[in-house]
Amino acid sequence: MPSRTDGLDPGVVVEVRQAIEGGSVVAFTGAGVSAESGVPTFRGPGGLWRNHRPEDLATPGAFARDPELVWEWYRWRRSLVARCQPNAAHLALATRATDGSRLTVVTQNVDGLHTQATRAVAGDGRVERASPLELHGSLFRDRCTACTYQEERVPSAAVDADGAGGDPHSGPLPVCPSCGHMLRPDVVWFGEALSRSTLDAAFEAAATADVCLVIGTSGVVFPAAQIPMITHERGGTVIDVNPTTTALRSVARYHIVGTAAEVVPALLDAGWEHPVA
Ligand code: BJW
Ligand code: ZN
Repeated sequence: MPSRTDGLDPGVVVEVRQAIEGGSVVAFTGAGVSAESGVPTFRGPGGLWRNHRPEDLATPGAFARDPELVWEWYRWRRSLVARCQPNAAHLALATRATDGSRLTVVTQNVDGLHTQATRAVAGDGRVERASPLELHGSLFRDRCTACTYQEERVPSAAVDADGAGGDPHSGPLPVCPSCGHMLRPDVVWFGEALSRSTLDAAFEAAATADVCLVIGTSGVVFPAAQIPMITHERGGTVIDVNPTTTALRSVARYHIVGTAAEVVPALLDAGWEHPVA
């Protein structure tokens, strides 16, 4: 069982800050890191899967059966996420990912908020080098179902392209300007392979990390959930930041009970002099 800390334990802060200063950190995030930005999580109370069955919306079979329904759901999510801003956790991670610390952000999220935070703290020029690894794709990128065409838009432009004022019920389904086949959201559905190069980079970051900081994920979706397991197997420390217990409790040395926007900035940004509980 992990050692449970309500709020920040000074020992955990010391361990993370030593890793940041002398070693490396992989921050593995899930939907909970964006909850305080207003983005719904998938599982649990208020989660997206409370009202929708994943197999009706997030599988290739669902899209083949009913592309209108799937697009309606994604357009609704786009218009919702386009109104959200990175929170203090995204910004703290982006700060450490761009300030020379060896911190890599690996996210399961498709909301683009880690990238937005990186732009906000470092400007466009350094986004490339400190880009978060997005394991499950992007809500604001479409790709062709038949050829290699893909297009990514800033959130507001993607919502505009979806239909009048972002109304998810309006607007024809998008087609490929190159070959005329239907476009689909460039996200990873159940049963689909993740990008090999992105996954390899994430596994490499996990294997070489002194600390894996797991933030806001239930840890039940594979292969992503292997990331903290890899750090643990290689002798690194896994720290789980979550208001509730997760499937990763067997590999976590510490479970910090709290929300991402409260805990992560204090853990990463606070100086040694920062008061910890
Ligand atoms: C807070 C908070 C606050 C709340 N602060 N925290 C091994 C074993 C069993 C099954 C499998 C396996 N390997 C593969 C599988 C099958 C499957 C799978 O994992 N199934 C399990 C669910 C049973 N995996 C796949 O199908 C994957 N593909 C694959 O394996 O392909 C094989 C293949 C190889 C070669 C060729 C072909 C195929 C693909 C998985 C894709 C997952 N896609 C989704 C949708 C993405 C697009 C979209 O967004 O629409 O990804 S599903 C959904 O779950 C989404 C998320 O990224 C992912 C993880 O969810 P997450 O982030 O953990 O969210 P929640 O809601 O679960 O948790 C939120 C947490 O936050 C909670 O703990 C809260 O307490 C916490 N929280 N507020 C901090 N303020
Ligand atoms: Zn095409």
